Amino acid sequence: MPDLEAERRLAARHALRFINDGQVIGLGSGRTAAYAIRGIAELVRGGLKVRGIPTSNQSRDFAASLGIPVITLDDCAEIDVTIDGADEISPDLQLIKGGGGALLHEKVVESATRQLVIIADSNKQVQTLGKFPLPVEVVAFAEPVVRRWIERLGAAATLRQKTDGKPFITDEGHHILDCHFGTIPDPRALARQLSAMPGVMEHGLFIDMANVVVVGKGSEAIEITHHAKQMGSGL
Ligand code: A5P
Repeated sequence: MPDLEAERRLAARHALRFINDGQVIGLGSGRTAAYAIRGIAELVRGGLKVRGIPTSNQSRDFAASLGIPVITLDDCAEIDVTIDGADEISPDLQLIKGGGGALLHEKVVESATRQLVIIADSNKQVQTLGKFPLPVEVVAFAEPVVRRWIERLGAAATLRQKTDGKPFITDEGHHILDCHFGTIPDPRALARQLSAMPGVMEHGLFIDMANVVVVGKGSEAIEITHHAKQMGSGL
């Protein structure tokens, strides 16, 4: 059994090489991204001048507590590099994200990012996306309708709940349906179908967005590059 925590740390540390002085950095969300934020904070303490745009309130608070200058999209709507985690990564670098519930802000920040660097432990690499339940962020009002549409696409959709049984609420005040597809043979087509549903704010399929994936594997960090992807063509 690989030491996943060590692999996450390794991937995050490796990804710091993509950051340069003076840049605006997108700060990801989740456990692996938190290692990157710690690493960026160390560099800032060493004199690196960067500004961070967080992808969640949690990452904003964490980054600010470590002394990273935090700004918003109002201050700068173009991001040089974003470092973020993922829940599943296919061989052609398509992603499922949103396990932590930050998918909407992540997708907005990453669609405005020139270079998206995804960091992950080796368990996140899959042959076909879909084993991890696909998070779909919905307006609460629309949830019963969206749920029926998603079920017609072949997935059981469960409302994400907190430990107290109340619905999980995203940073923008929406609900999340975790959609159990099992396998997603055509992520691009599914992404289009989900985006077309009124009431869906965002879904966790990140298609053609990652430029580089860094996977921690044992004691190595393996870099995989998406040659075909145009910088900033996330939309
Ligand atoms: C947050 O909403 C997600 O997109 C995370 O990036 C993803 O869930 C990976 O998180 P971990 O690094 O904690 O596995």
